[in-house]
Order: sequence, then C-alpha cells, then structure tokens
Amino acid sequence: MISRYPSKIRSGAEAKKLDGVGAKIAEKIDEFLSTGKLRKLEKIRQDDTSASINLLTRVTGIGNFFFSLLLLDLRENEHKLTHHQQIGLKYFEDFEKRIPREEMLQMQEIVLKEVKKLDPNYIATVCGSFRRGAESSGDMDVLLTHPSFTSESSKQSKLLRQVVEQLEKVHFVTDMLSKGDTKFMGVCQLPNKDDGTAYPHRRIDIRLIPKDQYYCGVLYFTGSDIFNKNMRTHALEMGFTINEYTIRPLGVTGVAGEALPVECEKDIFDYIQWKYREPKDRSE
Ligand code: DCT
Ligand code: MG
Repeated sequence: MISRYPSKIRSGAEAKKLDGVGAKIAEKIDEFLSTGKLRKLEKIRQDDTSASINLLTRVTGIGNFFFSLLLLDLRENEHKLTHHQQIGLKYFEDFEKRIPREEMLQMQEIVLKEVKKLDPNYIATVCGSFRRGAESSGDMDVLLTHPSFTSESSKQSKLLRQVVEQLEKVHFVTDMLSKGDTKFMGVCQLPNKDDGTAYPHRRIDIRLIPKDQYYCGVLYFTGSDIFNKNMRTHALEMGFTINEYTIRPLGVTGVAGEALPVECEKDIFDYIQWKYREPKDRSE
C-alpha cells in the first residue's frame, strides 16, 4: 500500500503503480496534492442525505471508510509529504468545511483593519464567492494593491511581505503554504469565541497586484468562474480579450494590442458594451 512507498508520492500516476490504487483514486490524489482539497467531497459534505453518501461512494470509488484509511495512511507518512501537502493534511477536515458568511465578515474586518494600520493607502478587496454575497465560502481570496505599485514600477516585495507579517503578528495567519513576492497562500483562524471554543482553520490567499491591473484582477477573482467564461466570450465577440490582468483590443489579425486603461470594474463592462452587473448578480 501507499505506506510501503519509500519516497514522496508526487502524483496520482505514481500512486497508481501501487497495489490497490486505481484510476479513480489516482485522480483524487492528484486533485488533493495540487489543491489541498477535494471539490466533490466538499460539495457532498454540504448535505448529509443518504443520496450524498451513495454519491460519495461513487465519485471516490473507495467510499468514506477507505478514504479515512487513506488519510490515516498519509498521516503516518507525513515525512514523505512536501510542506504544502503536510499543511493540507494537518487541516484536512477543517478545509473541507465551508466558511459561514458571518465568519467571513469577521475575517474581512481583521484583514482590512491590519492592512490600513500599516498604510492607509493600501487597497484591499475580499473577492471570490464572498464578494458575490454567498452565504458560505470555500476559502478567502484577498486582492491587494498600493498606488506606488504599477506594472511599470519596479517590484516591491515589501508590500505583500509586511501585510503577511502583520497578520502573523496578530495571530490571524497561522501557517504558510507558499510565499512569493506577489502571492501568499496560507492558513488563518479567527480568535477563539467568548466561550473559549476555537474556529476551524481556513485557507487564505493574498495576491498583490499592480494598481493598473487591480480591477481586472478584482473582476476575475470575484467570478463566478461561469460568469468569467461568459464575459470573456462576449468580450471576444466585441473584439477584446480579457484575462486576470488586462483587457486588450484585438486587431484585425487577431493579435492583442496594448492594455486599455482601467480605473474600476465598470470600465471593463463599458469597453465591451455590457450593462454593469453587481457582484451579487455574477453567478453566471
Ligand atoms: N476562477 C475562475 N476560473 C477557475 C477558478 C477560479 O475564473 N477555474 C475565479 C472565479 C472565482 C475566483 O477565481 C476564486 O475561485 P474559488 O475560490 O475557487 O471560487 P469561489 O467562487 O470563491 O467559490 P468558493 O466559495 O468555493 O471559494
Ligand atoms: Mg473562493
């Protein structure tokens, strides 16, 4: 089994060579190793009808019991995992839980307060399903910019680093998954409730974006993914290409031109002659 495997399991394909690991499990291992969670399992955890238990058995192909065994197995072999995987494993049960909006609001308050304390010129936006008004979210996606940082200016690694360090200092950020100059992936937790009980640990991503690309980023990371797809399709019909950084006109030959100036999300809607849609109306 996996526990007999002498080195790190880096992919589902590698695990598949082992006895008892088939294509389905290999697929789940890949998903878990790259994202630290299992989407299907997350969806199923949201309701606990017998139908969903049947579905779980079908999608994982191994069922709850064997999945627990796999988790135990991985936990006994923590040393074979990368740091990122170890954190994913440490908080596996917590990361499967959705975050109620009430908690997202408290988390947002802490992040915005600490950011502004460092420098009131920072601009930070909690995006993802939270910004669309969802009653619960899978994780927290924070976008960060500062007027002094543009795609023309030189990189300022301090801008993201000092925010992360401040959030660690107040014990909101508890673990780090990966940290670059422009993207932090980690774990956070609200302070204990009044009765002393702890909140689950939550996944948090913080991205530092040049000011001139900020609103394309906010649009992209607000989603939903389906809305983004539909908006990009409409943009193409109108002769523009949109990604998480820029909106650019397409020339007659189909080559993208220079990035267009963007000061707010509505500018992007205006370019493609789409009526502005509030985040809450962006499910598709
Ligand atoms: N996104 C996208 N296409 C993808 C994945 C993500 O356009 N394939 C964008 C839209 C949403 C945003 O990134 C954040 O991604 P998630 O956190 O996965 O989605 P979410 O809508 O915030 O949902 P959840 O509540 O599960 O976090
Ligand atoms: Mg999200």
